[in-house]
This record gives sequence, C-alpha cells and structure tokens, in this order.
Amino acid sequence: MSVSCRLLIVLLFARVVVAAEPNEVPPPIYDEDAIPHFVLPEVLVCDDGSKVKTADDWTSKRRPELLQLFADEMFGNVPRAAQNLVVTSKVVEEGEVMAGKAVRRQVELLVSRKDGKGQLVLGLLMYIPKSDKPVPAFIGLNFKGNQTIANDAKIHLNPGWVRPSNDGTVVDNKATEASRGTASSRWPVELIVSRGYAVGTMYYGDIDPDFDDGFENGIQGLVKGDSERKLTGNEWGSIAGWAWGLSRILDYLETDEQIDAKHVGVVGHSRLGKTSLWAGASDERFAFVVSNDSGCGGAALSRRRYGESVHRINTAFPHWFCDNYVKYNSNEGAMAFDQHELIALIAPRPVYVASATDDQWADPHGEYLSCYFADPVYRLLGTNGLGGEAPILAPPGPDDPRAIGQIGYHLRTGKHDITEYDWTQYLNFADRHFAK
Ligand code: GTR
Repeated sequence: MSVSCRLLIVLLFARVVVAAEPNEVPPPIYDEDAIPHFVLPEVLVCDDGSKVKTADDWTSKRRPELLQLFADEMFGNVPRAAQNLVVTSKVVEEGEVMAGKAVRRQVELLVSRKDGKGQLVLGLLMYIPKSDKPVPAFIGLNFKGNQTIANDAKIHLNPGWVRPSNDGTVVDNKATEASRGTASSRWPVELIVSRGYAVGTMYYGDIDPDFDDGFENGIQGLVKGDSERKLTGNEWGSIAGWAWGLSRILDYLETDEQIDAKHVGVVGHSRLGKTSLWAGASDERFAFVVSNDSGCGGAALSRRRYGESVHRINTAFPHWFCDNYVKYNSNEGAMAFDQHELIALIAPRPVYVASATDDQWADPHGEYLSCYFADPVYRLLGTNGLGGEAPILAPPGPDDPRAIGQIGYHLRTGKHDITEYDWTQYLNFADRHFAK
C-alpha cells in the first residue's frame, strides 16, 4: 500500500477538530472519533520535496536531516562543551549471585569537568551470566535507584534526590532501606540472565534529577558550570540528558570484556521509554531498542492528541524537552515531524514498541501507528518492517505479539507498567535477531 493511501486511511479515522484557548491545556481525547484531522509528514520525502528512493538517499540525506530536526525541535542538542567532560570508570563491587550462575558488578562512572569545577557520579549496576564468551545485554535506566530493582542487600543504596513517595521508600527525597527490591517486578533479573543476557541499569536521577530546576544540577548543570547562561531553545532537556547517560553506559560496556558491546539493546518504560527511543535514534551503536508504554513524546503519534498531548506534557514536565518544543502546544500540525519518524531513525536496527490496554494515556493505537508508518523505511533498508508482505493497519489485539518483523509490537492486557510478560517478548525478539 502506498504511503499516501495509508495517510488517507488515517484521515478517515479522524473527523472532528478539537479547538482550545491558546494557553489552556485541552482535555485529553479518548475517543477515536474526536481525533483532529491531520496529515502526517511523509517519512520518505526530504525537506526540499525530493523523494527518498534508495537506502543511500535515506542514510546520506533524509536520516541526518530528520535527526537534526528532532534534536532542534524536540529533545534538544547536547552542547558541544559536553565533549570536554572526562568520564572514567571504576568497578566498586563485585560478587557471585544466582548460585554462581551470574556475577553482580557495580561500577561508578565518574563524569568530571576538565577545569575541576564539579563532577557527577553515575552508578551502574549489572548482572552478567557466566559464560565463556561475551554476552549480549539489555540496558535501561530506573526510576528510584538501583537498589529497587532486586532484593539484594549488596546493591548500593542511592544517596541522591529521589521523587517523593508516601510508602516509606523515600523520606525527605532520599531512598530508604525499605525501597530495596520494590521495582523487582519491572526487572526480572533472573529471567534475563537465564536467557543468556546481561542486564545493566542506572538511576536516571544520577544523570539529571527529574524536576524543573532550570538545569542547575545534573548533567546540564555540570556542563554549564558556573556560567549564568540559560539554555537556548534547541539545547538538551532532561530526556536528552538521560539518553546521553545511556550512551556513557555503552562506552563503558565497550571496555567490559564480558559484554558483547555490538549486541546491546536499550530498554525503557514510560518517560524512560521516550528516552530509550531517543538514545537509540541518536546513538547508532545500540543494536536494538525497546519502548515500553512510552506514549506522548515517545512512540505515540503526537498529531492524534489522544490521551496525553504535547501541550499537557510540556506543561506538566517543562524540563523534559527543549524549549523549542513548546511551539507545538495545541499546534502539532506545525511540526515538520511526528513520532513515526523517531521510530524510523532507528531503522534498520530492530525496534520493539509495547503498549498496555489500560494505558490509554499513552495512546496504544497511536503507538502502533507509529510503527506502521515507520515500516516503509525499514523495508527500503532491506528488512521486513512490521513483518509479512505488507504491514497491517489494524493493531493486533491484546496479548497477541504477532506484528513482529524487524519492528515488533504488542499490546499487553493490564496497566501502565513493564512486566515479565513484556520482558519475555523482548527476550524472544532479541533471540530472534541475534539468531541464538
Ligand atoms: C506520566 C507522564 C507520561 C509518562 C509517565 C511516566 O505522568 O504523563 O508521559 O512519562 O508519567 O514516566 O511514568
């Protein structure tokens, strides 16, 4: 089916235009019939109107311009000064786990300014299956500290600022002992290791604490130093900072002989799914990318305005994206891009997008459509896209991971979360691509 024909079908889904006062966040749409009319930018047409006909057109022209567009208008560019940072690593703890079948390794990545005026300590936790050859790995950031991912008393308790929680796991914005293992259902470490993969994680707040402080702290603050300069409209927001941190983990893994650094996938849930997509788009060393329930600003098409909208996300989380992104509040039609093109930036590498039935805020249908509209790029680059002869417009039903080619997709029954079911699909997907 041609791209224009697919666009027509989407237009048929969309009938009513929603109007709102310029500065007022419109109420979320939860009705397919209420989605505004929209026309998606064509992924295989360059800014100058020329068509992308070959893999080379994509790689040498369209992909670079799209990547720059997302950097300038949405996530923000990493300032050149970040290249002056010096990152060193130190293994700070190591031990056998899982009855000798795996190793737990804790590493500190020390990020320092050359002028000595400040540094950040990023704590990486890894579980690595014992093997006589380097193993592939999944890496991803976590929300509340490495100690939350497993009930393992040896994991260092994160000393930094943590988002508040009233269940005793965080007191005065510091994680407590009670937080140990509280996110273990999201990190089925034993399953991952038993399938032959290492898993590495870092607390996202080590890179940039998740609150709007004008970027005085975290990686943006470190790069800025004591200069009074404010970030410009196209400089990095928090998501770009977190993605930068994921790339530093990969730098380290390239030096770890137990890891097959050519087969490292990046995985993330929710805001960290938005982050894994941007990390995968901006750093082509990531061999595969997983977006779990990433929603608005992640895998979901922005123009649908279904569930969380650009206007709402920029209002609730002004620090996640660059300031230029605010121009698109209730004005998505002015974007020269949409989220299918973020998926396409990962091509031809495997990408997996997952949604959940009760997570309408993240627009499961819009997440699938991004995969659908990224499919032509995957096929142009010689892969089978969403699988089959041609992609299917209707999303698969719950718990039916059948839309699986170089792009994978499933809709899990249940709430906004990342579960063992999700991980099982990601492991199967990685197995298939790494031909194990
Ligand atoms: C929500 C936000 C979503 C998603 C989620 C999360 O409040 O609206 O975009 O990122 O948080 O990260 O848990």
